[in-house]
Amino acid sequence: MSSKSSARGSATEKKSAKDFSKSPIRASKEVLDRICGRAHYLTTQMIWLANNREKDKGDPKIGGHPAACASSLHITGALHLIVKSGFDYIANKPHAAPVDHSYNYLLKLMLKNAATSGTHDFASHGPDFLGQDLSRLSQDDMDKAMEGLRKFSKDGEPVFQSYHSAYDSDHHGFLPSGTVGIPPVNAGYLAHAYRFAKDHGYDVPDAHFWSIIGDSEFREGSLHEAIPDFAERELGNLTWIVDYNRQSLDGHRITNKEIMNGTDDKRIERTLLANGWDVIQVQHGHKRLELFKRAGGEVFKNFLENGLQDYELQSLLLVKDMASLRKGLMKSHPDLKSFLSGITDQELYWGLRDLGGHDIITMANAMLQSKENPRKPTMIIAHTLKGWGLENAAASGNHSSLPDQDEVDALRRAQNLSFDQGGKLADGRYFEGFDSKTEEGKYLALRGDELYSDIKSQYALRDKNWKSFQDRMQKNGEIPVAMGISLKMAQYPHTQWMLGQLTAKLTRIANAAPDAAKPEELPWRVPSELFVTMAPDVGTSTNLNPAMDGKIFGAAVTTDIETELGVKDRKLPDLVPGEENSDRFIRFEIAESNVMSCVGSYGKIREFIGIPILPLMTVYDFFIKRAHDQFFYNLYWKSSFICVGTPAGVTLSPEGAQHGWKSDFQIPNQITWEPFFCQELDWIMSESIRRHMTGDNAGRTGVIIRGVTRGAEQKAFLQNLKRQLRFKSDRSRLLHATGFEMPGAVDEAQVESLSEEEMFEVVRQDVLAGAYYLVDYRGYAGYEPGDNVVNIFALGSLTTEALKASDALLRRGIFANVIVVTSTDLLLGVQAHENDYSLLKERLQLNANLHLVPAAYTNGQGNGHGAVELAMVAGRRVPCVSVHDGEPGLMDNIGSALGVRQEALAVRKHSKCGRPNEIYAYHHLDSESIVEACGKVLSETALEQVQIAPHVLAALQQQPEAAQVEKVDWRTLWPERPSDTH
Ligand SMILES: Cc1ncc(C[n+]2csc(CCOP(=O)(O)OP(=O)(O)O)c2C)c(N)n1
Repeated sequence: MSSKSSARGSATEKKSAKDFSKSPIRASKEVLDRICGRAHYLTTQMIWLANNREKDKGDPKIGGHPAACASSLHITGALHLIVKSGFDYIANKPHAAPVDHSYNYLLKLMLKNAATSGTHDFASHGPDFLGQDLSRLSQDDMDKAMEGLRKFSKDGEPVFQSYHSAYDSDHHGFLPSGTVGIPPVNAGYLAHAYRFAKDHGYDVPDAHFWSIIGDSEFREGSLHEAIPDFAERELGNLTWIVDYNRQSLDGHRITNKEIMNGTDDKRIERTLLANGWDVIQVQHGHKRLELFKRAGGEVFKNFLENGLQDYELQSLLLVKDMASLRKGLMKSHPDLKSFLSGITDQELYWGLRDLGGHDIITMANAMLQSKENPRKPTMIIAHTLKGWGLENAAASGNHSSLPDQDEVDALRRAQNLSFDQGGKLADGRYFEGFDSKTEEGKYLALRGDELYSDIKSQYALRDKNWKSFQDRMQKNGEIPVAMGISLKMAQYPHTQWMLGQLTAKLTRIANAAPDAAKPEELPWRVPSELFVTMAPDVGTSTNLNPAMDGKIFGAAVTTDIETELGVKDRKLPDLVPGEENSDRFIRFEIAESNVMSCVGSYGKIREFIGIPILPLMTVYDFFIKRAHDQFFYNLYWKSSFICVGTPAGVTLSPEGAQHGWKSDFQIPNQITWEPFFCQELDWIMSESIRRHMTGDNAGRTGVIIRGVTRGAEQKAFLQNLKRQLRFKSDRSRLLHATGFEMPGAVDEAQVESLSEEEMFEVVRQDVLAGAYYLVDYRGYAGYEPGDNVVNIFALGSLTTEALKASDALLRRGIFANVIVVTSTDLLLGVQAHENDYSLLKERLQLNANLHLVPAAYTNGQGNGHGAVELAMVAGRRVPCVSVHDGEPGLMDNIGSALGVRQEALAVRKHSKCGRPNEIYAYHHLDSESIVEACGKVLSETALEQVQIAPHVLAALQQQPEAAQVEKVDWRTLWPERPSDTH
């Protein structure tokens, strides 16, 4: 029963001191330091410029973080100048973005990146991430970008966002940043996704994944949630680096050394070691190492490593007068006397300041060492100085402090730039790299070209992979509109059950022998092979068993001991992990944030290396909000993924009353779905898969699907569609509902309807457009908009209540149409706003027309006497009621989008246990509440009165009868200003 050994070798493989004779360190420390010095100036200058730009009174501050940039100057330098390849990815702390830009400026790695007409023949049908222009920016444009930090790009000129962003011309190989604590986790799951893709035989470049993390950032829980996970998954291709400068935004970090058994770097070290990581401390630079060799040097070393509190070191760094520093130290630490007597003031100065994180060679060696063990991630603790090289070095509160012009000028003069002769700037220039003839220039050109060549290779590989998957899919036939799950035998199935059916089918197709595949299943072959599922310990309870059973992808750490002992329960999924090709389920502990980051990172593989892996996570909907920040990040990053929140809302009341508040978000690039019938889910999933696989999902790559565990009578779908006039073969007849005879009308049941296939094809398109009529009384005798018509919008499970309410209202002579909303985003969200609510207004043909009926005449004083001056009519629009299991804001703007009276029934209080019918009543979402709300809006709209002056009436009477009001675009009444056109 020994553990299986991994393909990646032994976990205990030592990161031994390496022979660096073939080291990638190909420039001297002096040359590298001079390059770092230039990057330091460029960084500080660009932040200064950003803050000294024209602005309006009252504008918010611009800011920037020169001190935090300086602190990571040599860490990032080691990556850019020595260690990283152009295939690697880096998640750097957000506020250090200007340093990355500065190195990329020196390496000339700013690329156009704009989507162009395409350098390949499939761009016209491909996704928006293909066809980038990879040519390098001109020197002029690079200078503009450097001058444009935090500036709005008016005419498309290159600028830089405040933090790493896909809008930057040097974004290749960088994860976007802004929220601390999230990108390093994405870097880890990206490392895992590459591992997965490689293990499944896809063409993936060798890449390493790096993160630079602030020491205060390292208290973020999101990081600690991921730490054990990354170790257990054996991510030898991941290195995290803590920029340990002992300061945060507010000032010096004051930790509890006594209780925590040492300074915070020791706690970090112990935490990571306890969680299976390798740890490398980079505490001292070369100068310190030399000092340690002097008499008493060991005592000094011990003092630095164990004697000092972090806060004490920070305070000592602020003492400028070396004589008093020496005196004070001798007094407080008498054991240092002999060492201190043997060193100069200058040596004392450096003795405190020569921190390892600013020694580019030491840093590079640590990074190279971190790549050695293929089975363990590594944490490097890089000791640094916040504000290195700046006057505000180590000063508490230096996080946002900005150097003044004199300081920046001094930094520039120290660089001897060609345009800065005699302290005067020529041609308004601020930036310059190294002359190509200098050692620095030559090295930067060599290194920049190498990285550029890697970047181009990666894009070429991406395009090649993408094309080969598209070709394979085309050969197998177009992805069908449905997976064709039979519902005939299922008793009251629910959408969560349906999810299980769909994922089980994909799993079966993915793993069937190629020759055993049924021809109609062939188009699903590629998507199913690329379909990866994952869940935070709710895989079985969200019906993913077949996708899990014997298919857990993970380090092969154990044999199947239950089987060996003969105690395996075959009814439960086999959870022993492995790295077989059929292993495609990523199992997690209860760690929603990890899974959300993982689904986001897997969802980027399509864009990074052209392999359209489609990740799907399930999660109890309530807990999506625990990973809200990660979810937002995925959407900002334009990751392409599916997140199924199931079960959702107060509908899960008997099981989880405390989990009843659904996670309703409206974020750009998100599309939410909430199917009611199982068939809808099949269409939605099939469509989402097709869009992802073919890259046809720009602006909606983050898919959220809500499922429930409340069963529904599936027959009701067709039964209700059949009653609609639009689905009758003879549409010239006036209909009445069975049991509601009307003169001149025929019982709808007597008029034949179209075939199931024909009806479903129309409704499928409606479902995918975001809403459809389930009950539609248009074409029924007595249907009088403005008198007896109301529209009920129902989302998900509450459709049952809407149907009951509609029946009850019909008995009272009210025609209540039931419109089932499948996607609130398409009906009312960002996507709907983009097309001016065309789903509501055009597809569903809803409007705010005022239907007039005569009312009492009055003389204008309201007493009914005297000369008749005004005509009174009652004006009525068709009002609506919405009902959904979620926050009111999700659907309460239908009325304002349409211009009609609306009553929104939604969840407005914390929930309780109970059966759905009790709970719906408790929240006023039940059928009776819907009837009541319909009554309210119908009555209120009936009270609307319109006063028409008799001369207007007379004028109206003279209008030709056929005159119709043309549909007018609002722009004709409110013409565009010239500036709006930009
Ligand atoms: C989640 C989140 N909270 C707060 C911030 C604002 N913020 C940016 S940097 C920073 C302090 C960072 O300190 P540290 O991690 O020690 O890095 P340093 O700047 O000292 O290198 C804070 C609070 C943020 N960007 N993200």
